[in-house]
Amino acid sequence: MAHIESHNEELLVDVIHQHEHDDHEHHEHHKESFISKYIFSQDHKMISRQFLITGIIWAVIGLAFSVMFRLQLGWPDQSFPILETFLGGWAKGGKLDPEFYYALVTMHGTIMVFFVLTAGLSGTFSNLLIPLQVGARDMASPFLNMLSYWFFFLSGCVMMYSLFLQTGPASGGWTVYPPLSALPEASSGSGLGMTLWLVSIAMFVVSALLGGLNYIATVLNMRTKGMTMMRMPLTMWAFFFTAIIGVLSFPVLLSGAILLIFDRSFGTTFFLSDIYVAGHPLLNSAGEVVQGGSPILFQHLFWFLGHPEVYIIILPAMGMVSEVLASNSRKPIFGYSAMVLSMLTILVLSFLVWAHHMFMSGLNPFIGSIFVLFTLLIAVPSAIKGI
Ligand SMILES: [Cu+2]
Repeated sequence: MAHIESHNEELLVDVIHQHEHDDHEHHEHHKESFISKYIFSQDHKMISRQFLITGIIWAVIGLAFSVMFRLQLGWPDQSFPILETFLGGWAKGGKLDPEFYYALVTMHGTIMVFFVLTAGLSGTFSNLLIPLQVGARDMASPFLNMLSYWFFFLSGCVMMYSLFLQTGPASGGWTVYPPLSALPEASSGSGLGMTLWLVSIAMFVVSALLGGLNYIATVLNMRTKGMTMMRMPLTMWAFFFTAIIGVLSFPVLLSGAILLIFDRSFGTTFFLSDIYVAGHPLLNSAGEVVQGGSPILFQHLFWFLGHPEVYIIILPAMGMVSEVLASNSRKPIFGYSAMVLSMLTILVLSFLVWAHHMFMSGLNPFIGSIFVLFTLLIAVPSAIKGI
């Protein structure tokens, strides 16, 4: 054990030296302009700060929304003039309009899950720590890394714009289930606000994929001399697995979002069959009963991302906690390979539990029981990580 530890220390010293060397070289050779240094930066540390600052801004907005709708929820009969100050026509007389209540809940969920917990946390920590901890000069592709931030930024701009629409932003919940999201006339938040939500999330997925591919390539190819995979800090394993989960699950959400855009704007019916409005089957513009596809299909596509998303959020935190605890108590990591193995198990199982979000959708009870089994099983590696 002593041998391994001393070797790791040498490794760390090497890594630090290499970085000092890089920084030194950097200053000597070229001076960067303000724009290339702070705005369109390709430096992983600066991009990490960009993700952090943008994430914090979104966190404040998401928090403000939750305060607003919880005020109304907590004291339903009271009126809050401050709500009218901020929201104008959406809270006449200081009481939230029911439609806008849903819109606030939807935006709160969307912002927190995607912009804060995914981009804000993973974007910030992966960008900052991956090159530092594997001893690489920067990411495998600093350019794609920059693009990843700017796609995130653009997706935020589109979502922000939807907040200022007269009909309000999307209001179908952060899961945007059809038919509420597929029929533009269903409610005011199903109109342009919903279209912008889908466009924004499509761009967000592009950002997540560019980032994730880059993290995977960096961990696999850019480790410093002597750092085998099994010598990597646990945080690196956590970020590596998180990136793999993201790259495998986000495209499925993208396909769901694009099919939904088709349903809304181009007359397709991927998610619109079997829908009855006030007892009558839904008709298309030609007056025929809408057939083909199923609203449940969207739930499958959504939760195939939605559940692994839980692990995209928790795995990096678990990796960092392991390491922070170990280094601050001056002890080597307890059960390193068990930790890596349980993270790998979580990765695999996280793709086999999505239907536990859909038990009330008329799912076949036998299929349901299989998802119950996998959901119980994933508690085992999660518990190992917890210990
Ligand atoms: Cu789940």
